[in-house]
Amino acid sequence: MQALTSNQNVLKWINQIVSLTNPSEVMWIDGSDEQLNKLRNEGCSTGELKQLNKEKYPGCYYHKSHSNDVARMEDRTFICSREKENAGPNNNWMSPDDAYELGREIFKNSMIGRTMYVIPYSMGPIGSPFSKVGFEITDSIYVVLSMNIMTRIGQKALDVLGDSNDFVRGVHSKCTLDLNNRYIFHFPEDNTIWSCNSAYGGNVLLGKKCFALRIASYQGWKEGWMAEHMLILGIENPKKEVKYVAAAFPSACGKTNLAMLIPPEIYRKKGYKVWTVGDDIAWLRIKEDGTLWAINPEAGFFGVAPGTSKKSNYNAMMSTMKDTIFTNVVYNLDDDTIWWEKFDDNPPENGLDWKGNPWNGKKSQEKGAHPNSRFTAPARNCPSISSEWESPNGVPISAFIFGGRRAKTAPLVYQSRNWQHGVFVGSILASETTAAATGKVGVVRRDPMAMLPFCGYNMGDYFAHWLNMGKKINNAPKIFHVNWFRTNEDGEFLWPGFGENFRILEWILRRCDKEVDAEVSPIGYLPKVQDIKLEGLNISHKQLENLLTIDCESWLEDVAGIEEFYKKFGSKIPEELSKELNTLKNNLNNYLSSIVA
Ligand code: OXD
Ligand code: MN
Repeated sequence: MQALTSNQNVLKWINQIVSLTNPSEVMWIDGSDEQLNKLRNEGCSTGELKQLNKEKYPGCYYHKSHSNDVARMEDRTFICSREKENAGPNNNWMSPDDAYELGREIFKNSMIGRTMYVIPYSMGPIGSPFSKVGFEITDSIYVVLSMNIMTRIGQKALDVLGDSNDFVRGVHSKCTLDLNNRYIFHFPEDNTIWSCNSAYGGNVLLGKKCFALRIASYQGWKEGWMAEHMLILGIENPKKEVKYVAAAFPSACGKTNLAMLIPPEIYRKKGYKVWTVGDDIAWLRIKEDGTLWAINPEAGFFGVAPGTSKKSNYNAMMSTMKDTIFTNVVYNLDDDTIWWEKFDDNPPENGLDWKGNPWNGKKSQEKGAHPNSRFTAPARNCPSISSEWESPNGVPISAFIFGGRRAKTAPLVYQSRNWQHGVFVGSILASETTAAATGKVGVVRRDPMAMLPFCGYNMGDYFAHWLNMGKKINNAPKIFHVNWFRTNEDGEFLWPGFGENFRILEWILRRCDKEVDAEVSPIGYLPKVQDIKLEGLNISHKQLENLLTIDCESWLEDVAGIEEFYKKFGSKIPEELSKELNTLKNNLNNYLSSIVA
């Protein structure tokens, strides 16, 4: 097939990969419906895809990955910077020479008898000054169709690239799905990603975590911008003014739910609305006027299915009703639909589970969908999608919110004293494991800015980059921390979460607008109890007070954990953050002795 570009940088690189992998055919993906439909049909004819019920799920497909290939594999993910120190203790490292050599051995002839698809794509709206072009070479139709949902693919991406050499070179081959030879290599200094022996989205949709976070975070460090693991949402007030916030949460903290939140009825009646700009990644740049603006570089949602329901996240459910690919969920043989745990109270009796075995949801003790089963849905389907979500200028960010799952330590919400303290708050972000994830409950995992698995360089340098960015931003976003997951002595959640989290967003914006005062505490500013609106909610002021207390003993334990964590980064930890840690410790000790006195 004729190449779709005359860009010699692109053609030379593609020829090299063709010689290495030896496909029987090369197909350039132009992004046309005609071509994509052909691929959908071919995927169905080989069994790689199943078309779902055309009335109930128009344009939707079911896909199943191998049972040993159902999640991102952090131990198989490498940052291959020339210097080991530049990957940092936060990453696995392999030298570029070794990784290229190993990769070449694995890719050699891996596409014999297969078609190689060449997907040009743009992360970010076509032509936006924030956007960047990448290519993914792959031997998977599932990847082509998923990239079509998650990014902007085809001729339009080639048009904006022109003859430039500034593009990310991604190569993916399923190879034989050999677990022992599964690798996801990133070469930040070469703008290159190689992924082999996997077919699971998180490892093979190279635009997402690999490019938009790992490679882009490195690019942002070098070029003076930021790539963050953050949702972006807009909050509209009754005066129709919209303010935007960006928020980072480790996995299993309800990030997609927050991105698509529906405010409680009393707020809706007053005219408040929440608009979704993105659910996972933000690229942020400082504009000429010194303010920080963000785009969502993606075009779709790659969301965790189990737990998602019309009750827990109506907007996410609606996003999946057409043109969506479902992976590793339950297939309902009776009506060619899908199901997953907590979808509704009516599991299919005649289904196939995520491994493809017969499954009766009314009888089986086993879960039908894999806990990490996914929907890949176009963002344009989302009922709460913001009118600005594809704005080439992005949206201005008023606040950053960090959040973790903490049973005791973190209060419902607090505000950092300033940017430097806010960077510290992000750097100590942590979450406690849930039984579903590891079998062990309550183990604290530090996950600075929710970027630990996604920062493509040394996290000590990343913290320094955050501090530097703050110096360049006039009117920097205010930085907050939230915790929806505080529990009482019986382990019951104290805060209802979901849509009610809007009440906290409202306080955050009122703080940004300097409309309310706050209490000074050892960890930062806390809301005055009367400033969190409880109208229409069955929660007493006493309960809210409990949600806002600081348990100094557990905080001091946490400080010890933070010291350990910081030690891993040695002298790379910026002095400003070590100072903030000392201030925290002193504040807590002073507070404790003042209570005792
Ligand atoms: C994701 C993740 O899949 O953060 O978005 O793990
Ligand atoms: Mn994510």
